[in-house]
Amino acid sequence: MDQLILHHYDFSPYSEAIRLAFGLKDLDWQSVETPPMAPKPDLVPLTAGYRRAPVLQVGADVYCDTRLILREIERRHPKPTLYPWGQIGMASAVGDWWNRLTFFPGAQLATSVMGDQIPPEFIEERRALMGHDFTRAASVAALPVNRQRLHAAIAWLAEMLHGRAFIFGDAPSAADLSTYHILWFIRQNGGAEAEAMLPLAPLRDWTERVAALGHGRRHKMEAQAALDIARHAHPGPARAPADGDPGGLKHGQRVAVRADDYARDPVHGILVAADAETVVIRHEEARVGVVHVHFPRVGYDVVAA
Ligand SMILES: N[C@@H](CCC(=O)N[C@@H](CS)C(=O)NCC(=O)O)C(=O)O
Repeated sequence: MDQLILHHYDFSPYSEAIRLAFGLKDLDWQSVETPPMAPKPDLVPLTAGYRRAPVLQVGADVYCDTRLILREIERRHPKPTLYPWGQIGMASAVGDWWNRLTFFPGAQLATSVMGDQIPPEFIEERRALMGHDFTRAASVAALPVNRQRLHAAIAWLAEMLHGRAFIFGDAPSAADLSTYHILWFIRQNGGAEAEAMLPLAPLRDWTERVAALGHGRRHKMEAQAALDIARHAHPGPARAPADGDPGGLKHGQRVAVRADDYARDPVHGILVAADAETVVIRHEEARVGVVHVHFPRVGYDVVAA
């Protein structure tokens, strides 16, 4: 019941950060492949409607967003740590800074090379979901600005790494995984042509060190098996206080949770626990029974529904 089940798809960069966390900790994990676009009929029953990748499931507890998933993996498997020298806040902040700045520029840099190979229905879905146009033509047109943004972010990352093996020193951390994954995506999809547009030389050795962490031991699991595990499990005890919401929301209240950036359809549930770092909602559905769905506070707004 304590097995780590990752709902993800292979080309998802955020999922790559989590796969590397499993590698860093040398963990066994179950891999459930989700479709990269809606409908996601075997994911949304678990998540109350949250559709982004990745999602971590442990029994009847469901963790959304890499900001929270990394911390939850650390809590359950503390060694070796994802947060050397106690740098949990700093690692989270570095990841958030990087992802907000580089996700769309990085994706469009890749699609400026291979956008013509993407099915039109995927382009349309992402346009509606993310407000970005990943056709090759639009991506090429956006290159000057995207290159400016990526060069600026990479310059700061190179300064962080100057003279060090990893961002915080000799040991890898969540900050390394949460920055590396966008560069991984660019390389996987845009290849040498996309990489040539970026000042990556100072990052080369670091990139190889992070890639060498690997993915731990991945075991394939069918989606239905994961849903069955949720249905036969009970959510674990909430660690956040019942009435700890900084905005005054109360335990038992119906709430809507919404990402503050993209894929902003609200997710509804009953508030179970909340504090400054997480919010937990109760969700019930025939295929999964009662599950608790956990979100980080950074990146999500929660309101009474
Ligand atoms: N802030 C989220 C972002 C996740 C995200 O944007 N994931 C992308 C794939 S890497 C996604 O879900 N795209 C839409 C989809 O897969 O339906 C996190 O850190 O997990």
